[in-house]
Formats: sequence, C-alpha cells, structure tokens
Amino acid sequence: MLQFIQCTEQENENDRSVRNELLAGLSAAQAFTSPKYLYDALGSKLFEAICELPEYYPTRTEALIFKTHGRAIAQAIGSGSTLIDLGAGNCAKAARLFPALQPAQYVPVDISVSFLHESLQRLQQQFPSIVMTGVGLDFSNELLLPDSVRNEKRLFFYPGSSIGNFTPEASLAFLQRIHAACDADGSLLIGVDLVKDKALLNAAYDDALGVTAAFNLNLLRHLNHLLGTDFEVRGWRHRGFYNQQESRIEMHLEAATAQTVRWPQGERRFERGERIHTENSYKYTQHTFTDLLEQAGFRRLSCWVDPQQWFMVCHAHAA
Ligand code: AVJ
Repeated sequence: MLQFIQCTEQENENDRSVRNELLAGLSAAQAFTSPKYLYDALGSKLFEAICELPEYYPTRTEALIFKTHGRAIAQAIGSGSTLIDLGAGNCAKAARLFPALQPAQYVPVDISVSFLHESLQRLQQQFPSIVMTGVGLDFSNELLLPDSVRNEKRLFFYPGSSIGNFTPEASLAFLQRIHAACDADGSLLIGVDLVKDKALLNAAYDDALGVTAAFNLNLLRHLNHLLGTDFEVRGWRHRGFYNQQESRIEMHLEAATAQTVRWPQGERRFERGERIHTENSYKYTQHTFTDLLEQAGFRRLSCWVDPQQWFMVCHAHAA
C-alpha cells in the first residue's frame, strides 16, 4: 500500500511569513538566515556533492557505522517497526536498513511530499510488503503525524547529524517532541557528529574544491529569487570554521567590499568584512549527547562509534 499526504502548507515563493522572517534576519545588526534556505534545487545537489568530498567525513563515517554494526543495530530495534524517516529526501539511507530491519510501515517525512514521490514509488516496487506513507510536513516546529501512521512500535530515524543545526536547547525541545510522539514501545535512531581535531572540522566545512563555498554562496541566488534582493554573488566570500567555545561549526557569507543590497521594500548596507551568519552545525561529545537523550526522556541507550570516534549513532527507547 502506497499513500501520500501533504500536512503543512508548502512554502511558496510569495509566502509573506517567509519573506518577513528572511528580511528581518537580513536587516538585523548581525545579519542571519535559517540554514533551511540553503536547500533550493541547486543547493540540494551541492549538498549531495559535499557528501562525496574527501574532507566531508560525516556521511561516509555514519555509513561505515551502519555497515559495521548493522546487525547489532537491527537487533536493538527488532522487526515490525513503524519507521518514521525525518527529512527523508531520496529515502536512500532508510532503504539500506529495510533488509535487516523489516519494518511494517515506512513513513518518509519531508517538507514537500513531491520530493518523495519518485523514490517512494520505486521503493514500494522493491519492497511490496512494507506499507509506505509519504508525509509532507515541516516537522521543525511541530510533529503532528497523520492518523494513517501507526502508533505501534514507532522508530524515529534522524540520521546525518541534522540535529546539529539546532542549538542544544532547541535540540532538547525537538527530542522531547519525538519522545512525546512515541508510545512506550517507541524508539529513536539518530546520528550525531562528534567533537574532534579542529583542523579536520575546518577542512570539512571549507574544502579545497570550494564545493561548500558554492553551497553557501548559492544561498544568495536563492534569496534573490525568493525576495527580489540584488545580491552580487561575486561580492561575497564563504567562511566556514569551528568555534571551539560554542562547540559548533559556523558558516557565514562575508562582504568582500562595502555594498548596498536592495529589495522591493527596503535595503541594507554591508561594510567590507561584515557577515551574514548562514548556519550552525553543533558538535557533541559522546557524553553530552547521551545526556541530552536522557534529559529528553529516552532510556536504554545503545550507541556505536567508528574507530576514530568521529561520529556516533544511537538507538534509544522511549521507555
Ligand atoms: C545537513 C546539517 C548535517 O552540518 O554537516 C554540510 C550541512 N553544511 N556542509 C552539516 C552542511 C555545510 C550538514 N547537515
């Protein structure tokens, strides 16, 4: 059985609240934008390219953990789960777990259900015995799943260290919402990037080919499209570095020269060197992250790391 449900309004280009939120951020003394605007069609492709870079270890390291510990992970989870894939995209990471996990229902969730159509049609042919329910939902603020998502044995899947985009406080709130969406038999399978040598972190977010720079700079093209701003991409530089104090990677766009950016209802002057903060990617120690899971109400944790201890995958029961 295959079903698609669009829950939240899809963000369209003239959405007032999106405009207001973005323009408020751009007009702030310290200009900022939400990292979700990095992912237009080209941005999503550039992120896929990032995942192939030798410097960008998270994707490959997480995959290694799933490969090495797949049996133990499947054993901790058991079969017949309702696999809820948060930010599923092309559904590839979850699909690799199907043979070992044998879920009863697969529920990929993404902002737009249209992202899920093709991949899910194909997956349903490959795994006809799994009920598949594609859900279009912006789960960053609220996690209200449609009724056709079974309550039994929910397994929330949140790989790739996407949790790193939230501040630790927002992460706790997000994990609490997942916990609340679980019955006593529910659980969470989550990937998180770990604190490591600063040089490795800096290289992963400022690669030699400049793919991460292109990914970050592409935001300006996306903003021009969304807001009618007149950003000149060549007038900006990518900055990506580890902030040890805050335990996070920061990405910024830095004005190479003083300039004024205009849009239909306003403008903003940027001095040379002034920045727009475009992303945070928090890094955890094994201990601070398992603490956070327990604070959110999760119990009976099993965690796996790669030999270099660069990345961690945790399974945690709701009760
Ligand atoms: C998709 C949020 C996990 O933080 O590593 C990669 C995004 N930004 N390179 C990350 C990203 C720059 C990525 N996450």
